[in-house]
Amino acid sequence: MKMTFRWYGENLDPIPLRHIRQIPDVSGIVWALHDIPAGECWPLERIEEVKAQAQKYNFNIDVVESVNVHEDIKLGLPSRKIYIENYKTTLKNLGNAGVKVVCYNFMPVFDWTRTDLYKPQPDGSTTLFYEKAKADSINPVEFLEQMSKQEGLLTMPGWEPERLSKIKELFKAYENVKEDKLWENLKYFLEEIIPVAQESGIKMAIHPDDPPWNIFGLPRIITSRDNIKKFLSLVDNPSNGLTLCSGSLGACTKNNIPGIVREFGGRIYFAHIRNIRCFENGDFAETSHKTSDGSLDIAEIVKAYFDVGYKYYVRPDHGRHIWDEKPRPGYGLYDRSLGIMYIWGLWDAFKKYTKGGQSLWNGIKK
Ligand SMILES: [Mn+2]
Repeated sequence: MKMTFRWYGENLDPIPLRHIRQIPDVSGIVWALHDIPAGECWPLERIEEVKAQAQKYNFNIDVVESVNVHEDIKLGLPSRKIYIENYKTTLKNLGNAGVKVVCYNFMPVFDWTRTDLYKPQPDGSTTLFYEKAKADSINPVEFLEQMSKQEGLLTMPGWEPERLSKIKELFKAYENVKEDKLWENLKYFLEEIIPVAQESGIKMAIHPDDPPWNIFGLPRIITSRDNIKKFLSLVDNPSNGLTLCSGSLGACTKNNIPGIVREFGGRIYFAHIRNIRCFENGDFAETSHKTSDGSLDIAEIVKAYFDVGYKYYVRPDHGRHIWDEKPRPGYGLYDRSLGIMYIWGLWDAFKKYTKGGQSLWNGIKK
């Protein structure tokens, strides 16, 4: 397992690389060129610039999150041809710079969605929160207006202003694109880009939909074990793989995350690990990584990665906002560092307590 840490870049992230360097055993940063709109090429010289910044602190740039997919590709419009060609050029450039894994998602219009970015918690921290009744009842345009008043939102990846300013037109366009059509458009995209990714030495790793259900009447398809299985068979090639995000899939309590890790371990190239507390009414709050703090058994999830001999990349997905830190929502230094230490602690314990292939691990009583 290779530990990484998401970093937004020199002028976008309040956390300097020299601080990330002090977190134990982090070998790479997870990065992107956030100022380049979806659909445009990433120039090699810009990629090399980030590489040089990272190398100064002895970090690799093996994982990119994300190369966003232009909406016309998801909609299957004729103009997708141009954007797919640009995507291929970006993959070739990334491959030339040594990038190994590219994370992306195929969620229509909205990226990850929460109704509150700073929900106060009983311990005095704040955290990302999803209130189902609110998300179900609000008009998406109104939702965006409310969210844009919350600091930092529109500069977050996936929420680019140029995409969101066209929201009404996009909703109209999606009237003809439901689940079946979205699957078709995803297959078309994969058939085009996977061979290029493979030639470039890159594993594509789709991120599950967050939350894993339809929002605002827009279809979402990377939501469950069965749909992941279907996804992998669309183009059955080792370069067509997964970012397994425990907190995204875990918001649907029917999803058995350790089971998914064990079943698809060989096609998981990037692991996002985080815990959430799910409430009976469908709300969820992001918690610390510790198993006892949330609804997901993070210890069992890490054990599943350990058992499948996971060799690829992992990162603590999000963190709470603690110790008065004012980070980008979900992306503080402190709580994500605690998450890393919890994951490493589990990993080292699994290593130590496996004798002759036999595990002495007995699980955690919740
Ligand atoms: Mn994630």
